[in-house]
Amino acid sequence: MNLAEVAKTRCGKEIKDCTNEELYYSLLEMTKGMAKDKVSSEGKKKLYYISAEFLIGKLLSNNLINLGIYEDVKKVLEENGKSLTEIEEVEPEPSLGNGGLGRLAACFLDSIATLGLNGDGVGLNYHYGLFKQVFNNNLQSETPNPWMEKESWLTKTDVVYPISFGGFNLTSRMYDIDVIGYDNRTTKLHLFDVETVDESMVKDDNINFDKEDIKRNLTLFLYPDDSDDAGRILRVYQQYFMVSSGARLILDEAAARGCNLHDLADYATIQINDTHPTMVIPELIRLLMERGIGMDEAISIVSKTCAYTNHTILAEALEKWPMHYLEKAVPQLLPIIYELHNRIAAKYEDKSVAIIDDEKRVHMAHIDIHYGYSVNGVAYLHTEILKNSELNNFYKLYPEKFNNKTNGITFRRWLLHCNPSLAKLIEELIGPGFKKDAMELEKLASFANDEGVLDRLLGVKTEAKAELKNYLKHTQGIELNENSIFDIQVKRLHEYKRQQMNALYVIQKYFEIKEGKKPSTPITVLFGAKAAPAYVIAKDIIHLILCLQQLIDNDPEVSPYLKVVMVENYNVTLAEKLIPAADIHEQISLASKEASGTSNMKFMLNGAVALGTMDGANVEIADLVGEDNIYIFGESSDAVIDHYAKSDYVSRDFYEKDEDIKRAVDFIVSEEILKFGQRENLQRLHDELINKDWFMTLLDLKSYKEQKEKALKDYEDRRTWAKKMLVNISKAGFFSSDRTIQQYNDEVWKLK
Ligand code: 26Q
Repeated sequence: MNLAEVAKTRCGKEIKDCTNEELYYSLLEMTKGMAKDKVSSEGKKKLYYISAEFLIGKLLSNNLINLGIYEDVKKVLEENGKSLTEIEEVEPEPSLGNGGLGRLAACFLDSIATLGLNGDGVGLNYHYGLFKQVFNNNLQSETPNPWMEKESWLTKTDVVYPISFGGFNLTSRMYDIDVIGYDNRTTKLHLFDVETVDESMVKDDNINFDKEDIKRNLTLFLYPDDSDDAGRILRVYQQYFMVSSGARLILDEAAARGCNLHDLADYATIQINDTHPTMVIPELIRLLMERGIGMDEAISIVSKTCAYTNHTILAEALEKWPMHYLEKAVPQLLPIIYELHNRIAAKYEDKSVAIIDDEKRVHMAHIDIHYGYSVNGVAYLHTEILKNSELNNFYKLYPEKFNNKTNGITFRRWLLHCNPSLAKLIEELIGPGFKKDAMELEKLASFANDEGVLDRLLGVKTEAKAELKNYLKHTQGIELNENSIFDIQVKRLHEYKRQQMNALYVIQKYFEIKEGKKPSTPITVLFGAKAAPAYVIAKDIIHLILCLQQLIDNDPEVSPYLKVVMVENYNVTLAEKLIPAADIHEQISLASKEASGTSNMKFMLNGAVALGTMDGANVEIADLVGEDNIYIFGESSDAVIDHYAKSDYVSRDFYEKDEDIKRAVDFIVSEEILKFGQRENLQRLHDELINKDWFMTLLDLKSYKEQKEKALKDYEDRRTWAKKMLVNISKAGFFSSDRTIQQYNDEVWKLK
């Protein structure tokens, strides 16, 4: 059925008489119907990408693009006086992830479908996605973020499984979302849920609720990446519910394809997305044993089936579950985990590779490495650091297991959908081939000195900036100057990502302007970031940025030249508006700390130039574009690792010895700022920077400022800048998630 027919049947109206809401639901129904008719790939072996997060974002436009009907639908709507952009706004965003790891999983599903691989996603059907961020009095607060409506992309299935926990049982049910590949096939995202979940537990726009009542709250919320103890044990229940349901599905599907369980590894491969799904290893072993396979063989089968991706080297982010949590939540796994531990302890004296440590905590990553067949990092530098320092003791045991898979992004969402004007210009210049083969973007290089093309590229950027201006005005009441330089940093708020360094730069710029040194082109520094609700210093950094925003807005001497904006509730939808509009993007993590980063790839593809450290995938970007087309600063990862080893970084020395640094840091607790903020928060941040500064902000501040000034100066020569934009776009092909997925398949999964 076409849109007019669906609208007629559903609403009894012509398109022109429907509301945007009615049209959205008509399009949803139509698209779901079309997805059902597409074929899924088949084959003997199947991939299960299992992840606690799939940050899929809104699906309507993307699905229309991938079905190849976006332009037709848009035209029909326009002919009837309707706007697809306005209809898109009706769709709630499913924010089923925290950040990079969750968004990566969503990009991967798009590529798995597009490449026609036999693989599905497995996760949880959270009723509330990542909290909604609200600013009051320049402070972040959190409210619940529902996304499921009576009608949504979910389809209820008949697949149900019994799941046992210590002391009670639950029934899991599978819901599916069709993931439509570009011009090709579909795969499925299987999200498990429990029918006893009670949304009435969420009251008064508050994200706090009774965390003990597991039956009623199991899939209620996605957990933010930092939480209190009550939340942590609930996470164990969530994880086990996900992996037990997933493992049963895997075994059932394999059996249906003729697998006799002894040869499971020929029928299934499981990619474990960070340690959140690690319990799938003991659970699969347990289920195989229940079905009559001996322990030795069960362990050997599972070890040939599971592969693990590591996404972080921050020690505090590596999951270690206290044994008593597991005893309470999943007692049936304990005998298996002890056995897995004992086998390692008998073989290796080295306690650093043990599964259970002396404090009776289970190191989830260690289970993955010992009992999986592949261990990968997510960027070249990250994998090198895993091999040579962080996981060196494991690398010495199993060098053959370690491999790198540099992350990627789907160009369907991050170019075709979010920046249609740029996609159109590219197509006019090099033809449509880049949509299927991202490496064809290299052909753009031949236009590097074509002034006509460079000017058009600048025109596309100006257009995107004007669109962002309109969007932020209409959604958040923010006024932007589209003729200013847009310098953007969007990512979760974390000290290692160093939004505080960007804020200190803003303070220094503020001083300069006050002293009469005005920038030739005004600068707009945009931030978007959520802080985990329990992460105190991260929230203080948001407070500082919001206070700076207000201070500058209220200062007529400064505001014509400098503007700071922290957008509220940064999410995938906002990213799609912000990224096309960026001139400069900030990738300023302390070297060695950002495993890869993926916004760096999205910005590059959209013609922004990076200001960054040699960290994560920035290293590979720098390698590809060359030093004229990126602004690199700061100490190297080797130097940083050395500082940690020697404990020789003393932030107070930088504060005391450098007058400019001292002045900027002290401004955080100045009377000017305190007019807009809370002393407690600002004082805490000030003290943290001087006394601790674990992520070495002050170490790199000077070289950061130098490189940023260079970028701002270079921006003035518009054509030379446009050439940098063009080179960035032309080299972005490597970062297509199609390439990443192809490599996973060639080197790890080996699906036909
Ligand atoms: C852990 C315990 C309790 C509750 C939550 C968590 C938790 C949840 C999410 C821990 C970590 C995450 C997410 C991590 C993440 O997004 N990592 C990022 O992964 C990207 C994709 O590989 C990389 O590009 C980023 O560099 C990395 O930071």
